Amino acid sequence: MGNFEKTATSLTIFITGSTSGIGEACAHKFASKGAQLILNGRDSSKLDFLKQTITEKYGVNAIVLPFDVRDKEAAQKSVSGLPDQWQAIDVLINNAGLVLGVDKEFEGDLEEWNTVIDTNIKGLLTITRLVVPGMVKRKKGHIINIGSIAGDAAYAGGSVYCATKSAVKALSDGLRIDLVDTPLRVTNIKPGMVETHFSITRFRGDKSKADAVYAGIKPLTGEDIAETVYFASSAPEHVQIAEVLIMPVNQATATVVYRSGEEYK
Ligand code: NDP
Ligand code: 8X3
Repeated sequence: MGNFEKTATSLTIFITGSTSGIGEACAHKFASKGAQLILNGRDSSKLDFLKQTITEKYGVNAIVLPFDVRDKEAAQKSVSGLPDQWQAIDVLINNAGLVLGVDKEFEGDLEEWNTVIDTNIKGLLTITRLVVPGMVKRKKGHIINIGSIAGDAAYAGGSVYCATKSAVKALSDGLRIDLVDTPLRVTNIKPGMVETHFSITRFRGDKSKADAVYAGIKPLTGEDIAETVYFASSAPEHVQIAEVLIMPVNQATATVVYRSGEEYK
């Protein structure tokens, strides 16, 4: 499909938050197509393991770039210090993100919310700011932001997280406007329920609470989202998939979900 399939072997993909879930699945998907990968995350040992797995399994090149996307100086140093053959990033997947808690807006912990805001908004913006100028110069590149259904409407217990994902939508739309006179593309992928480490992080390690989120429904997997990310990136060069809202078949909105045991109407 498109031009990507023909040239994937020569493409460089930069994935933030690649040590788990959607980011890790994207790493496998793009490596399986022969692309070389820049793998970011906070956990060096997980990154090293992912790099080893991917290089052995798919025979592609990979490089690890361990830093916290909230750390502007570390990000700047890491990206500008990339060896020459890794500088020409073709696809940036801004994936690193999280939510902490389900607290009400007037009750939650400001420090936790700063973590969510600094990661999901400022971290994404930092990486975009560092990577996109090179794409503009080379007249080539695709920025794929992992937004969320949570950015479309607020839901109970999601106030701050929803705000950050609304921001991801605004940053994606704004960047698309800023790049309209270039060959660069911007895509905002907005998943619904995906079973990853996401809910375990949200419930601060409480696996039973996390499992309850997906009870009675077949959630999406990281691999389902990676397929969509790949689809967007492999579209012909004149095709810009601006946004994708993707949910399990039994999810209709962030909060309207059909669980087995309930009757189909
Ligand atoms: P996971 O928790 O499985 O993965 C999140 C990844 O982001 C981890 O590798 C994590 O690393 C990394 N990360 C978190 N904070 C930072 C940081 N400051 N710097 C660098 N890396 C960081 O969850 P998902 O794969 O589900 O989440 C990926 C993205 O998808 C997020 O943006 C999330 O908001 C979004 N999303 C998820 C949905 C879902 O239902 N799962 C639905 C819609 C969107 P570490 O292990 O170090 O924390
Ligand atoms: C994650 C999906 O519905 O838990 O972005 O906010 S949701």
